[in-house]
Amino acid sequence: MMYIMAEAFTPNKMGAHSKLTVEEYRARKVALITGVTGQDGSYLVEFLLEKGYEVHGIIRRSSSFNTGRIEHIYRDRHETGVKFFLHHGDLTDSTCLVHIISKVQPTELYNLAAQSHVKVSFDMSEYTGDVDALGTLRLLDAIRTCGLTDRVRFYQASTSELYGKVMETPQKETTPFYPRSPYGVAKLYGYWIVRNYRESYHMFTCNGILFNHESPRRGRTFVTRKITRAVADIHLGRQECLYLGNIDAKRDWGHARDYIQGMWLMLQQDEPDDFVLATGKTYTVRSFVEKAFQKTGHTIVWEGEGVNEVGKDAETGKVLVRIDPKYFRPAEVELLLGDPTKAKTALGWEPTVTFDQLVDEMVTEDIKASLNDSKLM
Ligand code: NDP
Ligand code: GDR
Repeated sequence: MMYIMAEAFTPNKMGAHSKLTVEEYRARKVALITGVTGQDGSYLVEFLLEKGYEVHGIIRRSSSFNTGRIEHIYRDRHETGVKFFLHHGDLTDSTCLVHIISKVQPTELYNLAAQSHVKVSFDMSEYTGDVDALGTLRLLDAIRTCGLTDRVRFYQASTSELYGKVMETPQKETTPFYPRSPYGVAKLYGYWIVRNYRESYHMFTCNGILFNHESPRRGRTFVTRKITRAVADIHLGRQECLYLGNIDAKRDWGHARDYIQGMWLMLQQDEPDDFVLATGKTYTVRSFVEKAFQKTGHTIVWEGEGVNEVGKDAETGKVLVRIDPKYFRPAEVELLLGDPTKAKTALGWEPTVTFDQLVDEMVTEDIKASLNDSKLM
């Protein structure tokens, strides 16, 4: 495990690029990413470096390693040709956000940082509001404080959780919002403050309303990765049974690698706008479980009802899945199904990874990870 040290603050370089025209400033291609250590952040760094950007990321101070997803990209800044830099910061701390933005002078800012777990948001509602709602405001105001409103393009990680209770399907940009969790409500503030700053200060700000997207780098407490890691561990004899909550919830699951391309495309348009990114297909958690176990040769049959329902191996009768009410949420989002037509038409964006391919890749990678007993993520 390598220890990654963030850049120390150097004297404030506010205005270092103030003599450049907007075109000259933007031609520099400098991206700043909050949430760089997360699933999406790690894919976005790879993508932007490939496109020739200088990339800066904000990481939180942590007593344990939180850089597992970006270690393979990071190089010591003393080496030649390094284009990826890290800065310590936090969305709850305006001062550091102003310092970092003034120092980096980004042309594009991707706000991916969040307390992103819906269930946890019920336990940490105030903190979730502070980071996900006010953190977005702090970033936008930091751009204004640095005098960069006409120079920085801003991407906001909005979410299908804004739709919450089903008002219309498939859900699109015009579907009314009805969030069902402190996370969803905090993100609703984020969504509207992004639009408000676009209208009030003519900032180039975009909301990507992204439906669930997964990958082998997904955090292990989200349901897809929890399932694929358990399937791998059960396959290798390291775990007996998988415990889940509401297995009848439906989600529109895509691959994170596809979705970060959509984020970038939003910031390359002539005008700022808001876009849904989704696959247009929905599956239950139950089907995800069945599909994942199939990959290791188990057919799941379901028996019983409610919290007593179990998923058994059809051949051996062994119980592989049980329900634990601990994982139910005080209010649930039952059905998400997105309509990505606007993104397809205006951005030329389309998802490329099918549900089957996604499950396949995640199970395959988790078998490898389980064999290595990787504790990185
Ligand atoms: P992750 O949970 O994997 O990553 C979240 C990132 O935010 C991590 O880098 C985390 O740092 C960082 N972070 C958390 N709190 C703070 C804070 N107070 N200050 C600074 N950084 C912080 O999320 P994803 O990559 O999956 O998602 C990216 C964004 O997209 C999030 O905003 C999420 O809400 C949103 N979203 C995600 C979807 C999905 O399906 N993945 C769908 C729609 C929206 P650390 O590593 O230290 O914890
Ligand atoms: P979600 O993702 O809440 O949609 O938010 P998650 O994977 O946590 O839950 C999806 C569905 O699965 C049900 N579920 C379980 N969920 C978890 N985490 N653990 C379980 O054991 C379990 N059992 C059943 C849930 O009730 C839910 O219905 C994700 C996050 O990435 C957000 O940040 C993002 O905004 C949305 O996707 C779009």
